Amino acid sequence: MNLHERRERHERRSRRNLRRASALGLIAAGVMAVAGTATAVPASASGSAPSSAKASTLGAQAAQSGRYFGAAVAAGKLGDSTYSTILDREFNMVTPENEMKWDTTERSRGSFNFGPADQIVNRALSRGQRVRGHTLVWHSQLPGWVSSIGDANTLRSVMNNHITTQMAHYKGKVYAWDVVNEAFADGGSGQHRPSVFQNLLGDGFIEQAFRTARSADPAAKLCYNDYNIENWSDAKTQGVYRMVRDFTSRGVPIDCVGFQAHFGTGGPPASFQTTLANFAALGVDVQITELDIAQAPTTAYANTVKACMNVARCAGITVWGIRDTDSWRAGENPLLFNGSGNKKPAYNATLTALGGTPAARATASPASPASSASPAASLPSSFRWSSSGSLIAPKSDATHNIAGLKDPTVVYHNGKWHVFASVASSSGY
Ligand code: 9MR
Repeated sequence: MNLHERRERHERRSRRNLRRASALGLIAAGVMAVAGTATAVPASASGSAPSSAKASTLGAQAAQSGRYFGAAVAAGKLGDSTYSTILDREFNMVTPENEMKWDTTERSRGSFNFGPADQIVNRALSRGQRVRGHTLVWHSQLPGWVSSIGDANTLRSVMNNHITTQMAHYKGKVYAWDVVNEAFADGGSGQHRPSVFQNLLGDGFIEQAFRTARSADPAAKLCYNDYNIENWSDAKTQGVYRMVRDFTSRGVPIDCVGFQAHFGTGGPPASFQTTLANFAALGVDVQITELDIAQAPTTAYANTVKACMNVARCAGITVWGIRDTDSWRAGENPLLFNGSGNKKPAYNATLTALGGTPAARATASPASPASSASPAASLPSSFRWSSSGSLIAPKSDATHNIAGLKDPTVVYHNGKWHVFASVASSSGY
């Protein structure tokens, strides 16, 4: 075998291993990622999975296009076997619904309680699910001792300490953090909302929070997360867009924007995909972070999922709860499973929009070779490229300042995942 053949074989194997590890959700945050890993997608199947094998669960199907499908999880429900069975079957990303909020993790100054969140995080990681951290700086679910702070210096040091301590505790375990949540005002101002952070620290509090977060865990993705920013022309959307554009242009660390997507029965606004694409064009990932839709209409769910599938940097979707009865909007039955844990029509619509096949059809026997067209005839005639976003990122240490990584090969050995790759620093390979 000559050098060229050996190299081709190595590259084929690398790609295969990467796809396999990503499909299993095994590339954890804190390991690493190559920016812009590209997947060929038939031009005719906009946003659909490159693999011909259709999966029958949300997480597995999302993984086929390099995305995740997650759910908000409550620690107190993990003992409910209907709940945990669905969680482990369908989802490969988990967001603690309330357990990482300030009023739980630092109820009194300097005294941290990570017990309830640890329960969710450790359980998820042991099952190969990843975790979104929600949330570090938010005006709501904020203990009184913080909101009653009266001077800027105290608040700055309290905020930085909260971010640093919480992120240090979960270092290497959290894929993405909602560093700042819901800082923009509703209505037509496009400005920040009043809060103790805004009032004492001014507009710069968000930048401060992101800079502190980057130092605390350089490998975690840092997101700004908000609701009612899905419609492109809304003043609130425009305000957040201006902030992200400003951050990326000045090098303020931000990696992603979370669109909560709490929708009414009509589902997403017509411009939702445009909004996702415009933010992504700034060089950040976009994520749907808290999806629920009043009455869960199938079309509304399908349209939401398609908007994400059609934007290469839409990294994944999280629904805000598992069964309707688990939802903060339980009266509106907005989720994918009913109170008994059965799949609703919106579930099938979601799976199909992800490129998958609902279970009943997935088990149908394949067409016999005699009755099907020749394989070549069913191949698409053109392809376009769709980037999954980062799968593996280099991790620098004291002696290696790594700028990039090439041809990663993922190997499981003795209970650990190992990544072999060529790495480059700014001076060369
Ligand atoms: O679902 C959460 C609910 O259990 C809490 O009581 C509520 C408290 O504010 O927060 C809910 O989650 C919110 C999320 O943290 C931020 N975006 C809006 C969500 C729904 O209110």
